[in-house]
Amino acid sequence: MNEQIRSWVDQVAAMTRPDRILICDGSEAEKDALITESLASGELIELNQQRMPGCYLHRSAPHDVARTEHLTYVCTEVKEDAGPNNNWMAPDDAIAKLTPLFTGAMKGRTMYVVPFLMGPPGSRFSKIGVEITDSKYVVLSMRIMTRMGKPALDHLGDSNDFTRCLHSLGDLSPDRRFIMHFPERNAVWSIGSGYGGNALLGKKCLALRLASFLARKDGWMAEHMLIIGVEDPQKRVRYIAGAFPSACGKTNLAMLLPPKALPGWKVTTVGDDIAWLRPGGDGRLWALNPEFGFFGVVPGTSRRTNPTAFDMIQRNTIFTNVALRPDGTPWWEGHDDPAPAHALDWQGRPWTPASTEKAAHPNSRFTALASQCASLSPEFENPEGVPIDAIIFGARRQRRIPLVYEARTWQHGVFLGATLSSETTAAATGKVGVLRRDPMAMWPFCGYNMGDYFTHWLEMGRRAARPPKIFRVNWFRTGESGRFLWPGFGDNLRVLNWILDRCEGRGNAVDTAIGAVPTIDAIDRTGLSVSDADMIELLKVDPADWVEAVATQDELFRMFGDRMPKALIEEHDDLARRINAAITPADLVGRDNGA
Ligand code: O2Y
Ligand code: MN
Repeated sequence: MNEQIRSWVDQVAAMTRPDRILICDGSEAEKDALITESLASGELIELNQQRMPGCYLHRSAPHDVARTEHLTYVCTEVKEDAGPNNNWMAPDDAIAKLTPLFTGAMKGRTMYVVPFLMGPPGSRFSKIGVEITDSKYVVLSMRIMTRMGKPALDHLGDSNDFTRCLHSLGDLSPDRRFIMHFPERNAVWSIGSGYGGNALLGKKCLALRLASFLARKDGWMAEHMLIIGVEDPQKRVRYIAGAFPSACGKTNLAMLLPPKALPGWKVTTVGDDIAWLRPGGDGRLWALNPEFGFFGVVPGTSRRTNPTAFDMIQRNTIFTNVALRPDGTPWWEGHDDPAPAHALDWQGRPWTPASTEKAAHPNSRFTALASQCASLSPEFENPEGVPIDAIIFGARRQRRIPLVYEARTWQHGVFLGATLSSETTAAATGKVGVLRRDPMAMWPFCGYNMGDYFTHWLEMGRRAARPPKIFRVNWFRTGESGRFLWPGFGDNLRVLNWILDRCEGRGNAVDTAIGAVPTIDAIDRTGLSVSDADMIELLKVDPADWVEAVATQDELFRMFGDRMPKALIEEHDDLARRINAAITPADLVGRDNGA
């Protein structure tokens, strides 16, 4: 055992006082023992093993069902380094606040020591973490989401270069819940939650918040992005990275099945949530997925919406907070099967279709190995990652934002990312359906001042001689009656194909105030019943409708004071000028410009 890990484990044990310490090796035998113990303690419920072998249900505490951003802190020595995008506490104050909560927290419990590797084994870009936790569910989930145990220890050798991730369930009370990040000390302390990103510390805490901080220092990028390969009928594969705010369909897009009307096309999955990008010697940006599994939203996942994910979760999957049918199989809203006459809801209470509450929690999740994903890219384990042709920024917007448009330059693309905003969903606590600014989909995950983060993005574009082209997409635009104008799902490939055409100097577009928008026939609609009128609506850029958007972008940028890069302020001013030039007085008569 690595001496540095051993001495840290001793320190933590002296504080948390567990009854037992288990150093996890990630083996099958260890997994089986943890499952047996979890079934006995009720932390897991066995699902129907004939129908769904290796599948289990976990019910989290009812008040512990989503990431809790108001309890998540970035603890830098200087407050401004965390920025207005993060809650901040001085590192020593945070340690002083959490030490009493961790003291004796593991009495009567086992302390698990979980070494894990983020990124492919043997990759010079991979990072090591060690999570100490008192939750068996966390260990079993980390075994799916990361390369856990031996590959991590082999990669680490006797080095001290690992992230110290300390986690305890505590008493699961939101009043004593904190997720504290210490970027300058390469550490995370999390207590009071056993749920997802609050507790599986390799994911949002290490691979995004701490990694983004490290990435700025070391000249790379840690982004909230999916990575896909798009293979054309000639078998040429090009790669797209896409940033979308939480629960905007990244997993579905990452596993896209092409429509029948586009024979010979194929999408392969490199990642569905996190991308680490670096400039390669060829001047391009190369991306890898540091994760080993998928922690996807369950409601809405079906053979119709995402057959690849649906098949993937029929075995060796941990379900969290879904409903349980009498035959021992899980069910959720949006499942292909109709609602069962009787079930237990996500809290284990009797449920019938007449119940007023949902059977599955809207943020219920599956945790499944990437290796079970039929569309997994053959490059998934490539230690160098894949070269990115295009970056897309997407969000959930019913109005104003066209189906797709292209940035004029890298700098303009950074502006498109910086001004991303989305209608909220259930992935984090808070109101659903309100418009929230989410630059680069990183607002909850950027581990430092976002003004500096924008500067870093601009710098990365300068460093890469052949940076990807940048696009904005919006599959969620609605018509007058609230009907989605674009079918979404597999047909999104049609939009991706226009994007890839544009990357090669093809694909028709018109220049508008906001960027280059496809001409009405530029996106292939073969076999698709989207009318010309809907297409016009989908691609419409209404300058009058953009006036207020431009004003609110200004509010966001002002938050960052002198940390805000001038280049993006210039982009903003340029947009304002272009919008004003495009507007006619008649456009503004009797308009409601609500955001
Ligand atoms: O991590 C959680 O607790 C739920 S939210 C989530 C889960 C998987 C991937 N992304 C997210 C997110 O909020 O972006
Ligand atoms: Mn995410």
